[in-house]
Amino acid sequence: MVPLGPGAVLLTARALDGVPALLEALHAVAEAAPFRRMTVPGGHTMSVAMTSCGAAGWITDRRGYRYSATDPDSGRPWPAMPEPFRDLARAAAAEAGFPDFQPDTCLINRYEPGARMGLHQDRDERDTDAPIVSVSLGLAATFLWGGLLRNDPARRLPLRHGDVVVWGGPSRLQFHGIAPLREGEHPLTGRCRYNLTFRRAL
Ligand code: MD3
Ligand code: FE
Repeated sequence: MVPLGPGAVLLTARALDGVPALLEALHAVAEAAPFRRMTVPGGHTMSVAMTSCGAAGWITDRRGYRYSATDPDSGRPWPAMPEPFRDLARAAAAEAGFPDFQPDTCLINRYEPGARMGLHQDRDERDTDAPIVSVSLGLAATFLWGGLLRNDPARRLPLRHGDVVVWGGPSRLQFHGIAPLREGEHPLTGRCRYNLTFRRAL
């Protein structure tokens, strides 16, 4: 357990034992709610492909960022949160000092080489007292971790297959992003990185 800063803890390789069940569940979610690259309000298409499971899913389109109870591509509710997802998120949060984490959504991000996520804050959730639990699978990425102001300098932190990070307390509202994914091939995920983020959004 590596403290990263106030409220933020890295659990190196914490998800490794559960990877087969996590990837099986991920693929089942993606079969019901396929990955898609969404449009941001400015009109650009994100390089990261996304889907969600749980009671709500994070979406963006020309009208803005928000949580939706239904998948806009199908009109159906998002797939239920798989048991192995929920169990890992709850256990990791508890280990990091958040014993009552009840995530109601998991956003699944898929990065292919070149995909990136610019510095942003996560503030679309109603409850910013709850932590966010993130799980990295497949190709490694460089996480960019800034401060509470957009122009604060960013630290660079590698996130590898199986790593879990719990972001609570003051770290919850810090700017963060992902540097462009390097080319590579992972034995379990191929040419991609997946990131699961568990949140209490509603
Ligand atoms: C720090 N995802 O989905 S995960 C996102 O790897 C997002 O896909 C990145 O940023 C990814 O919003 C980073 C690590 C992470 C997630 C949420 C955070 C770090 C965070 C929220 C607050 C502070
Ligand atoms: Fe984020």
